[in-house]
Formats: sequence, C-alpha cells, structure tokens
Amino acid sequence: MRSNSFCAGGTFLGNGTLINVGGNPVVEDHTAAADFGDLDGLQAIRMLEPCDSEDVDDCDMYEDHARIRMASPRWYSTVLRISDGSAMIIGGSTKGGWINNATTNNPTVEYFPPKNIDDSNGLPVHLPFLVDTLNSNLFPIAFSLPDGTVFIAANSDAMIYNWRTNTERRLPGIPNGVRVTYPMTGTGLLLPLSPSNKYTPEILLCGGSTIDDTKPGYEISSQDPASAQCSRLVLDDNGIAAGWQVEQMPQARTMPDAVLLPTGEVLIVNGAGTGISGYGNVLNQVGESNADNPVLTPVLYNPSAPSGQRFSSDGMPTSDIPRLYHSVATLTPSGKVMIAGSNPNLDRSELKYGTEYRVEWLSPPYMSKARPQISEEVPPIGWSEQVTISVTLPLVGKRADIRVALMDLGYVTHAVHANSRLVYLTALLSEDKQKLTITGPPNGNVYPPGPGWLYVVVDGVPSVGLKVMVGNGKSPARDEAALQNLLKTTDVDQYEEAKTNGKNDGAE
Ligand SMILES: [Cu+2]
Repeated sequence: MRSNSFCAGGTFLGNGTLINVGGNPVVEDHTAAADFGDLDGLQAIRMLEPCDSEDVDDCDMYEDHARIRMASPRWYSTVLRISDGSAMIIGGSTKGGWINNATTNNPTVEYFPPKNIDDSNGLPVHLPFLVDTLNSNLFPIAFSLPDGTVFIAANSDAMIYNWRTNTERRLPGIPNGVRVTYPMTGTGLLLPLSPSNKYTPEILLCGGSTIDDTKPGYEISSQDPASAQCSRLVLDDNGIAAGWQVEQMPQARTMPDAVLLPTGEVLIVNGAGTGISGYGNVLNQVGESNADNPVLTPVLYNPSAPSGQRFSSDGMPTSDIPRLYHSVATLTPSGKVMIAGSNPNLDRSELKYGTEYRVEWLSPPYMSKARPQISEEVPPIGWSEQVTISVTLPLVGKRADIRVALMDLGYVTHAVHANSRLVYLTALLSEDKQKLTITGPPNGNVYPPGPGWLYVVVDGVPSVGLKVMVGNGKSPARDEAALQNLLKTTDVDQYEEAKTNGKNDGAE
C-alpha cells in the first residue's frame, strides 16, 4: 500500500475484489516510531484481489492514483456495496481532523467504478442530507436495502436514498436526540432479512450520545454520559408511520460494536459508558482518550424476543481489556467473534488506555454444542438458483428448525459495520438428511452480488461458515466516459495541493 490508509473504509465488489478507500493525509510530524505511508490517502482507492498463493507478491495490493482514485478527498467516509455490485462512497471530511464542520464537510456520494447519475458524469453527487446532519456526521451508518435503495443514518437523522434517481426520503429523527455517528459514535445493523417476512428491512441503531455537537471540545467531558438507547425502525410505509421503537441496553455505550450472528441474534461489545470518540479534544481526558468507563461485558440482543426480554448477558464473559476508540469486533467463519483494537491516542502509547495489541475471541454459547457441518465446497449461487449441498447434521428431530444463513461479515471500522448482512435462504432437507437444497436470494437488491459466507443453522446452532460467491462473479459495470471525465477534471491529491497553495491550514 502506497498511501496512508489509516481510518479508511472499504468493501468487497461484485467480483470479489476488496477495495479500501480514503484515509489520512501524509502525517508530517513523526511523533513516535510508527510511520504512516508517504502518499496522501484521502482520495485513494486501493484494490486487493484475494488469492490462495503462498507467495504474498502474487496477491499484492494495487494502488495508482493516476488511474484509480476518488474525485474528492474523504476522511471517515463509509463505503457500501450496492445492488449492482459496485461501491457507493458516502460523505466524509475533506481532511483529517475531529468533529466535522461546514468548511471540511464533503456532503456528496461518489461511486467505484464511477457512475453517471443525474448528469454527474463520474463526479460527486451532492446530498443535502449530509449538510443538514452537520456536525456529528462522519462515518455515516449505511445499508443497502432489499429494494435497491440505501438507508443512511447520520447524527440524529436518517433517510432512504434512491441512488439511481438521486432522491432522498427523509425518515423520522432518531428519538430523544440521540446522535449515532462520529464522534458521538453509536452503531447500527440491518436486522436479518428472510423470505418468510418478504425481506422487509428493519434497522437497529444502538448507543451514541446526546451531547450538543456544536460545543467545542473544551465544553465536553470524557465523563459526559453515553446513550443506552437502541432504536428500531421497520422500513416500509407502515413501519415508518409507526416510527422508531425505543429500548434501553443494560449499559450505556459510545463506540459499541454490534455483530450479527448466524442465529439472527446481535452481539453488542466494546465501547465506553462516558465521553465520545477521538483523542486529545475534551476535558478530563484519560491519557489522551475522549472517553472513559469502558464497558467490559458483552450483551446478546435477540431481535425476535418479546420487548423487555431481548437483552441478556447470561453466560457472557467479562473482559479486563478496555476497547475504546479504534476498536473492532467481527463474526468469523468459525462462528467465534474476533474482538481487537483500541487506541485513543495520537500514536502508539503506553499511558492509560494505551495502544491495545491483544486480540480476544468470544465464543457464543453455540460454540460448545454439537454443530452441523457443510461437508463440501459450496458452488457459486445465482439469483433464485437452486444449489444442493452435502451436510452432516447432529441428530435432528422432526420439528428441527433448519435455516441457512447467507452472511456478509462486513467491513468494520469505527463502530460502523458497513456491508454486514444476513439473508436467510429457503432450504429443503432431503429424506436421508444428507443434502440441503437451497435457493439463492431473488436478486442483487436482497443480497448485493459478491462474496458471502454460508452457515447452516440447526435449532440455533450454526455450522462453520463456508465461503460462497453470490451473483455472477463479474466485475461491476464500468462507465468509461464517467471514469475518463473524473480523471480529466479532478486532480490527484487535492488536499496536499490546497495545503501548498495556502488554501488549507494543514492541521490534523
Ligand atoms: Cu480513526
């Protein structure tokens, strides 16, 4: 990788290529041993084609800003795979920093490969929503919806964006003024989609903060309470009319991570009980951390349990490792959840809330049970296509609940679990209980084409996930004129150029 990718976003594309997008400017003051790359990363698009070779040079990362880049600089933007297998790149700031403001805001979306939407011809498309949601609007929470539109939450607002027509449908505000995006960081998920409820989408947002986002850092404290609120909204006309359903987590959290499990439950981990994201900005910093009172016990949330009985920490281990700013958690193919990170510091630090290198593996209760198995590779699955796979199931009764979960494990950063997705597939077990015939998702709206992981879940116990390619495996369509227009009319490394010309103070 040639440029500074610290705090980038990313996604797999429809053909299985991973892109890593944006990041930081060149860091000029070397504060410690760490180094960050010599090129401005704000407009970078880096590509990696995963490969099985033993030689790392065979699957090197490709980066050449003269040929492949964004039209505009973006720090803390969200990258989302959409229904045609391309990537939507949402919002961000035009330079590194902390809380966003009107002079640094990049209130636009652009695409990779570039598109011509509303005569944009490869250039960024303006989104009024990202102006109206200043200041706390970085790393928007976004999910591709089963009708091909995109849900976006930023600050204490939400909308549905039709990217094909460039139209916004504003949704009711998040109740009680809770802000959910950086630096008042909450987290969000699209709850599992299933054929039995006609893939009706429902959004879950948890944690964040009600601190006034127009206050300067010196009026905010690391001891200001975070929000315990989770808010759910069903995204059809009835659901939107009914509004957000509010419930309370057992503990308040800013910077939580919400991880979808193949069982349909949500694991909530990480984060702090007080303060906000970032470092070195607020009163009563702990070391450099803007947040304090780490929350150390994970909680399981069962979206389909009756209201009031959805949260439980029964049997959950309590960690002694604070996971604050720059922490992550993700489901892995084994079924365990990998928990890592935390660095609320300018650089590597050994002060309190120092740089955390330890990784933890959380085993949900199903890990200790007899597990089903998928016994051979899973072939690629096309839209509504039937595929038969061999399975080894533990003793299953007549009434066994057998489900097949197609999952995107997402691209996790800064509590944003972009691309996280669970789609239950129709599955039919053979008479001899050794074959499962599954039907692929109906189209790329329900599951944007690209790689996924398939888990067979029997009575709430999932198999190990097997990798599967969904869709036709082809590269997303490329609009050559839009790409050429982007390369011709925009400069490489606009932020660095603005700094040299004195148009920018260069502060980070
Ligand atoms: Cu960051």
